[in-house]
Amino acid sequence: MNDEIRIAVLGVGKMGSFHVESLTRRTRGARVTVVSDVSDEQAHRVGDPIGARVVADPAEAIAADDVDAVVIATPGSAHEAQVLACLEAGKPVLCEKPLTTEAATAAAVYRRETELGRRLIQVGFMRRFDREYAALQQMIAGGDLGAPLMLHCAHRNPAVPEFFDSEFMIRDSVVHEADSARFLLGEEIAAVSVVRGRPTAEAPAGVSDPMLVLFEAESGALVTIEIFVRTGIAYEVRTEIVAERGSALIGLDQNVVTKRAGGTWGGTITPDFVARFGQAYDDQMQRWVDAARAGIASGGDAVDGPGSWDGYAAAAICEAGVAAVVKGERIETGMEDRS
Ligand code: ISE
Repeated sequence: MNDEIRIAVLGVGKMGSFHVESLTRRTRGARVTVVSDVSDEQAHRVGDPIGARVVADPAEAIAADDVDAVVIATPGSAHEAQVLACLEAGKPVLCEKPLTTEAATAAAVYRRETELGRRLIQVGFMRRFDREYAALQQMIAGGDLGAPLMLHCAHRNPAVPEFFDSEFMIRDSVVHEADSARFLLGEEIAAVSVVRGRPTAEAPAGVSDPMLVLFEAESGALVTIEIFVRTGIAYEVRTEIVAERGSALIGLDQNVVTKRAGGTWGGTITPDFVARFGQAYDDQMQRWVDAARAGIASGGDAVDGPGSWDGYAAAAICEAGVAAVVKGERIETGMEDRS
């Protein structure tokens, strides 16, 4: 192996090209050697300036001799086949969420990795690398606040494409709350309910935006989530824990508060998730690269962060969430036993 590990990035749209830039400019110990995208033009636009080869077929990119590890940022429907190909090739992979689009296929991926006896899959739940989330998780796990009773989450996007319907809001946006809730509470989610409220005038016909989602954790702790993806304002992600001996809040965006002549005060608002979670994405990448390098060198595990079980758990929660939206009922996640 060269000094730097050689990475293939599959899918170089918004997220994939951000990862290419992060790997090229801000990450030590890795180099992008191959890019792949359904659009040849986009692949060249991203790959040519950094001297990466463009390989149209993702399977060929995964198998290539000049690829040691893989970043997957293709649409979710392509993930299952690509992640399984990485496992069979014995190559570490950082896969953007979702791990796969159904709970059953995600469970099968987890089981295959377990059979192979080596953890190679990391799932891109980047919030775990955000300093505020990490600090909150440590505070809760440290026990000072006492037992967690409720988590209140607000997840607001300024705008989304037209195709973002109520079910997609669960799969693409609430999925982060599914992972964050498990990460912060340190337990699994047992059931999901969704209340569809009055939609904003910006929502297409039939789409419930915003919605209120309720997770019931195994301990009985509750998680409320306001999911609102067409606020027209800013990217806002806030989480408050309410515990037996106190509460704590993250995501206030209060970096710089300015006071101006004319009697007004204010600060900047975060326009999108790359701006809000830029530090988390970069730290996630550096820690994954370090873990992948170590795993390649030792032939052992190559993960430092959420893995295939976390990908499965999020898929099970989202599947229950989608059923809750469609049926208007409380749905149990019915998660498999981990062993
Ligand atoms: C997007 O895919 C993300 O991952 C963002 O974090 C989330 O806020 C957004 O709603 C999703 O569409």
